[in-house]
Formats: sequence, C-alpha cells, structure tokens
Amino acid sequence: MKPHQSRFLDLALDRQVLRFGQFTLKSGRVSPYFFNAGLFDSGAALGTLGKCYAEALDDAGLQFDMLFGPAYKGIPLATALAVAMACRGRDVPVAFNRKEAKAHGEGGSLIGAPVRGRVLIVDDVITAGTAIRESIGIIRAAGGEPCGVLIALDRQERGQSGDLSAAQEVTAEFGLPVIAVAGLDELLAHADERPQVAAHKDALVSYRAAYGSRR
Ligand code: OMP
Repeated sequence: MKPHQSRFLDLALDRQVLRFGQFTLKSGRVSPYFFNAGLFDSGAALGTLGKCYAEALDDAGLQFDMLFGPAYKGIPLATALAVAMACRGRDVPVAFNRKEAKAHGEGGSLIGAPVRGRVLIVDDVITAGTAIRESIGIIRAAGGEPCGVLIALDRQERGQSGDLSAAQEVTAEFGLPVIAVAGLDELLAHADERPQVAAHKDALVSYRAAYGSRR
C-alpha cells in the first residue's frame, strides 16, 4: 500500500466517511460498509483529500486538460483536487454541472470553465458505474471528451455484465482508465493494521465473496 492510500483511508476513518454496519446501496445490495464523501466536510479534510487525489493521479501518469466534478458530491472533490494541483504549480480548469438546468441568469446546467479537450471526471465512489455513465454523457454533450475517471474509493464490485468490476466495465465500454485512490483491496489490507477495521474484516471478506469482481 502506498503512503497516500494509507493516509486517505485513515482520513476517511477519522472523519467517519467510512463507516461499518448495514447499508442498503443504490444497487439494492446490503453492504457492511459505506463511504459517505459528504463527511469530508472541512477545509483540512478536503485539503488532505485533494493531495491524495493528486498523488494517485501522479502514479497513474494520465494526461488531461481539465477536471469535471459531477453534481453534487463531485463538485467539492474536483475543486479540492484543482486547488491541490495549483499548490503544486499546475493551474487546471475545473467545471461541474447542476442537477436542474437554470432558466434565468447565465442559464444552462454547466458551471465553471468551458468543457473542452480531455476531461477527467472526479467523483467519490464507484459501485455499479451508473453515476459515471451519466457524467460521460454530460461531458460529450457539452463538447468535451472524457479521458478518464478519478475516484476516491473503488468498491471493486461486479457490475452489470458478470465478472468485471464496474470500474473495469467503464474501461471496457468507453476506453477510459478508472483510477482510484484506494479500493476494497487496500481497505482489507488496512484492516490488518487498524483495529476499528479489523473488527469488520470478516464481514468485508464475505461481502467481497458475494459481490466482488472476479478479475
Ligand atoms: P454507482 O452509480 O452505482 O457507481 O454508485 C455510486 C453512488 O452510490 C455514489 O455516488 C453514491 O450515491 C452511492 N454510494 C456511496 O456514496 N457510497 C457507498 O459506499 C456506496 C454507494 C452506493 O449506493 O453504491
């Protein structure tokens, strides 16, 4: 596990972004853990998260022209990454969408920099990939070309087609790399070092056996 992955998981645990219990997901699956990125809710938390995203991107070496944060949770996440990148000397344009188009004032459903060139989608978590598919459509309709997806946590669950994870399906279907700061694999590795995770390791392993990707 890389240092930024461990820092990210510790932050998520400290801030209760990562919680254990029984949670019904958008997919209907009942999960022993949930990742609520809305609880990265202070400047310090978003600052650390932004740096973790930036380090995951460095590792991946992906080329892109701008960032897109899907409403709502992706908005502060893409912004945090943009600020982290600016602190490292790259001023990257950032845009995001509204869920409901605005009919007055500047109008439209996109906010921020014009959507063009190679667009990196920045979001919180991928389970079945529905949210990512929506973003791809929004970016293309606006004239940009999605070039990849950066998420905080990859739950590494099977998508719609069978053995592949939802992230692997997005790559297979759209040719887009999906980069995650950490995945269920890293969370399980972290369980061996952090007692608050260790207590839930068996439940996590059973869940992965039921719904985890097989490749
Ligand atoms: P997919 O659209 O199925 O990939 O699921 C992503 C969305 O699921 C997120 O944007 C959240 O709305 C929600 N979610 C979480 O936020 N955290 C989780 O741990 C799991 C889910 C989920 O419902 O699968």
